[in-house]
Amino acid sequence: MTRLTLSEQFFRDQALHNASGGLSSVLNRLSLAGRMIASEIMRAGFVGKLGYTGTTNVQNEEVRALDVMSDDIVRQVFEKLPFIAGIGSEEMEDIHVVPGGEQGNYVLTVDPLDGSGNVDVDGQMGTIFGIYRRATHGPVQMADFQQSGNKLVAAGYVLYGPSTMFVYTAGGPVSGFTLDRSIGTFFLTHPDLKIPEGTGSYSVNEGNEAKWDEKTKALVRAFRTQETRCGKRGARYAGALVGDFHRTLLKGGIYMYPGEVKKAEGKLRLLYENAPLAFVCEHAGGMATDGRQRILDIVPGQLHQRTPLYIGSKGDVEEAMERLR
Ligand code: FBP
Repeated sequence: MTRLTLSEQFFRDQALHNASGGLSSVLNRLSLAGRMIASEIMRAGFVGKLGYTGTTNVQNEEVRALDVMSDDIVRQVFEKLPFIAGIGSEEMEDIHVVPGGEQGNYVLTVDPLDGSGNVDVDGQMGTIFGIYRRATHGPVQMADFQQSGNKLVAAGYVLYGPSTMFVYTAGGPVSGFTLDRSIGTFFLTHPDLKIPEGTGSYSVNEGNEAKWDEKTKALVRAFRTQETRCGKRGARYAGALVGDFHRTLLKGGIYMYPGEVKKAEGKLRLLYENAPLAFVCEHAGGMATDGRQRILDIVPGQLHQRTPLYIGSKGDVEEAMERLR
């Protein structure tokens, strides 16, 4: 029997949401963007696209050729289509008003290429996305993006690894689809994903320890020395949020990007990294906080607002919050 395809699942989501506004079309376009980005990543080594552009983005981070290419692809797949009115992207300082999207019912938040530091070492990378219904009428504006993650209609990610996966939820179960590259189609391989409890690894960049406050140091030490309630723990860190989260989703455990003494907000961005993954994590039975409150309760003020992130198995994230109090 042929496995369910991504497009067929999207059609079911459309019915789930009674979304006449083209939700399945938006999700199909994101699937197309993911397939195009996967193809560019595989070719980058041959066409000299593994390096930097020599510019920095609004985050003051060095921009790689594949960052720009991925952002261009996401914009291109929505142009001239009446679905997405605006895009908030890591790679663009301001909201991108989509040509032809004036009547669109949705806005998109996206990290076009998360983990791009892994580009030249053939490591995991990903595209993270969130879809909101517009909160205003007329020209798209910041208020359309100043919605908590609780308002997400759908969110997920494309994982570029040994295989390419599309993992998302539209408010129902979390589903994982794997790309059959020979026919360019995603097929259901991981139905109704639920994050395990009491197992898995802890995932944090311990090279940042000197920047943390004492409670954060003590928390990570507790995981490292197996003093947490769950005890046995391995350490895993892929250096790409999407890869680290995907492993945590499938095997359990916790991913942490703490705030720092001199940078309390940490590194990861709320709108297009933390909130979409928190939406997926909670729909898989997990938990995601900034160390104090649910990520999904936070109403963004700015497009590129950062928050600390503690995401994974509910028991681990709850223990992390207790130890940070
Ligand atoms: P971008 O690559 O999209 O900027 O995302 C930030 C990120 O690369 C995450 O994917 C990753 O988890 C984190 O930074 C790694 O940061 P660090 O090198 O400080 O551990």
